[in-house]
Amino acid sequence: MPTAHDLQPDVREEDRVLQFREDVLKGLKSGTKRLSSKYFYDAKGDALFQQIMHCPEYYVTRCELEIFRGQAADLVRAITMKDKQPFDLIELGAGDGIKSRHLLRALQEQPCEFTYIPVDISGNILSYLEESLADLNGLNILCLEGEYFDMLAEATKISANRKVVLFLGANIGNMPVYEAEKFCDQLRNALQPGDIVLMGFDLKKNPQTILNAYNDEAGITRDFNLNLLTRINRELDGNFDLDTFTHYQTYDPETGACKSYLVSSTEQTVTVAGTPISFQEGEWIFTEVSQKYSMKEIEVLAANSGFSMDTTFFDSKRWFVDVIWIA
Ligand code: AVI
Repeated sequence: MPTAHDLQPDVREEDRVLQFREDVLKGLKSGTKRLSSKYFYDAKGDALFQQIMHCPEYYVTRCELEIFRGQAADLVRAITMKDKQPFDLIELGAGDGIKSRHLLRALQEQPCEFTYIPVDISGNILSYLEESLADLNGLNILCLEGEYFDMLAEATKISANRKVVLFLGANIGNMPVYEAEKFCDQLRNALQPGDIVLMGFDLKKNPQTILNAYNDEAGITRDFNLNLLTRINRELDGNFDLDTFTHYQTYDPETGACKSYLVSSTEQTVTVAGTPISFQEGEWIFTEVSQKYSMKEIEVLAANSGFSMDTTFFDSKRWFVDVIWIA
């Protein structure tokens, strides 16, 4: 079994910082300022997200965990199918793997051979994940650090096994709808007929419940959002004054878009990587969308990208759904 390091593409830290710099400057110089939420996840951001998942208001993780705890046997039945051939279980945006652990345990009890391939942009979280799964004796695990489709291509090069792709935790929601559509098309094209996708969606519900989940009283989500500026200060020699930016959250029940912003409380000029960026008082930076879906919208998304909708798994409140799509 090759190790993760043997298979890691030669992504140099320097290239990563250059890409970060390019994305940040482009986003801050555009007419409506924006920063990509994928940059939330440095070591501090990972730790804050762990805390968010334990916030009383943030129901998302608990709902999906309930599905994985309570319906692991049914999930296993749906993804192993009848042929019992070896398969690769590829988890995109694996995070800390708390949910997948239930699935992995249940899979280990079956007479089926599989390799678990967690993919994440954060090497930090992958190391943590690998350590935390060390007690699952005999688990074949191969961590891949990088962008989703690059790593999916890498996994396809490594083995011709049937693929089961996990995209959990409502990660799909962090893409605007048009991007989610493109992502699902690309995913379908990267897979072979009969491959499986297990995807988690946060469902539309009482708008206040959703808004509260991203506006927790303890202010963890605020810190998570502001940490993006700290990261820019550290890695791109920025001079954002965090006391002059506030966390602002919106939810539009009609479109299902829950959006995070950072708002400048004063007129100011900030320097990032030697480039001055001016802000009006009240000007905002758009930092994240957490899109919520209806079942109808999920069905349309599957059909338009060439997947057929198979099984659905709901939590007891029907706030969250994990769907199985077949390529
Ligand atoms: C990772 N992702 C699905 C989370 C979400 O709910 O959009 C990230 C998050 N942002 C603020 N709170 C949680």
